[in-house]
Amino acid sequence: AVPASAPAAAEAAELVPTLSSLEPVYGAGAQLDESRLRFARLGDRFHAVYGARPALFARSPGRVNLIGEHIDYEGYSVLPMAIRQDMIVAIRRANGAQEIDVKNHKWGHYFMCGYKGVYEYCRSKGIDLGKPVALDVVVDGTVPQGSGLSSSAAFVCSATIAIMGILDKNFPKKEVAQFTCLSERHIGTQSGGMDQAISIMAKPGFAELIDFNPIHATDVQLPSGGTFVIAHCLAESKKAETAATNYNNRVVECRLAAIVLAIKLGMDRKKAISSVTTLSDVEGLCVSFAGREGSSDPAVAVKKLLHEDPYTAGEIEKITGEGLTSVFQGSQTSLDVIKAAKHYKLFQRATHVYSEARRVYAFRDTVSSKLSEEGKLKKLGDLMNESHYSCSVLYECSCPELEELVKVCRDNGALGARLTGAGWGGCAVALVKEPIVPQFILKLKEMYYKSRIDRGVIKQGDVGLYVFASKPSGGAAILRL
Ligand code: NG1
Ligand code: MG
Repeated sequence: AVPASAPAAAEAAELVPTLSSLEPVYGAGAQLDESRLRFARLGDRFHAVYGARPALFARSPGRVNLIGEHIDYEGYSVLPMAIRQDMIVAIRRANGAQEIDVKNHKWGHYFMCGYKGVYEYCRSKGIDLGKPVALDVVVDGTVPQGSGLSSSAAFVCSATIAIMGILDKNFPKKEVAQFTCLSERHIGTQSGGMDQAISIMAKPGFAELIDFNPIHATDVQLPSGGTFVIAHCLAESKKAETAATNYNNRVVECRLAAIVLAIKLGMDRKKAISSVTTLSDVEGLCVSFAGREGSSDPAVAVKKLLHEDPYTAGEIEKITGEGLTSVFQGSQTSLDVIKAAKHYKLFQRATHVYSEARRVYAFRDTVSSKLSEEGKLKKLGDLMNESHYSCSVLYECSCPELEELVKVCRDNGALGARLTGAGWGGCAVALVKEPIVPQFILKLKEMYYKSRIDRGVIKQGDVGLYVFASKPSGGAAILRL
């Protein structure tokens, strides 16, 4: 065996940083002053509520996914970057042993996810944390909710590292990225690990190519001369509430597509049901099939072996020889999907996943190619447009507002624009040439937001919260200020 090189070993062991100043997180300049003020206010608020200072703060950012949508849970790499907007948590051990009361605070459940996750992780490692401790907590967040910018992961991750800080435990970032993904699933969505991975592992100035199984982040230096502008369509994506028909439905459809493909490619039915969970599990089989057709594209197998008409449960059961409720037994969230589903669009979902997975690598390869900066930006924009089309038409995770917003972006000079995050509302991301960014944002305000301000959907003064340019920010940190 080849011994792991020293830098690789060091990287694998890299812990969540504990910092004594905000500068490494926010950089110098006006943003730093603003952030200092925010932390000071949060500390004051904590003092007003609990009569003492917090023991520490924790910070974890939201993210924008540049490309690779709805494929992380299928085992494929994605390419997000962390944004400046984040969740900050002020925390100390409380006296006594009161229970955390989340009855009236639904989003407080995300904090509970983090809390539960730390205990579960430590239990799995044989680390005894004793009885859960009571905590005093105040949080402040700037990631818009339901926006596809992962306010949820920012919350789960900041809660997690705050609790780790209080318990005086630290773990390698990769481990934290892995277990916070499991933690967040307690909320009821069968999410992949993109959001937690980027929130924990981001480096300032870089987007990251995130691979799964095992989690690994590779820095991606975006071409200078281009800026990503994020714009909220103002339809909120209520992912937890609509999981059975939207997010979890797609996870189930992908699983069924993978099982059906495996069987059509000759795998024993029982084995397919017990061993195939994602489309990446059967990519090898698909590619060798496609190879016989003179191609290396798994989408060729999909095209030949699946039909475009939606599948009924009955038809799938005939192929697999097993009832769907038995295939998904043990997963209540999947059983909820089956109850709500009329049919299953296996062809469309599989085609999206396999083509999107390839676009992620094409994006990365473009960034490091010999093309001119201009040429790179154009190609990246094209890939973003193709991704949006696939999300919209094949994966059906867009909505009328996002369609309108993406069009406005393209009409006003974006090289490419696409929905980002889970979709069904939330944000679009547009690639824009640096010099036209201010003018581009003005145009969006005029053509998308003005009528919505007039109708009272948002306040004039808040529009900057919904449309902004973003540079890649750094990841999670514990702050002992
Ligand atoms: P959003 O809705 O942007 O937080 C969700 C999933 C991701 C990924 C994207 C779609 C969670 C926590 N996150 O992100 O894992 O699957 O959708 O690419 O559910
Ligand atoms: Mg989320």
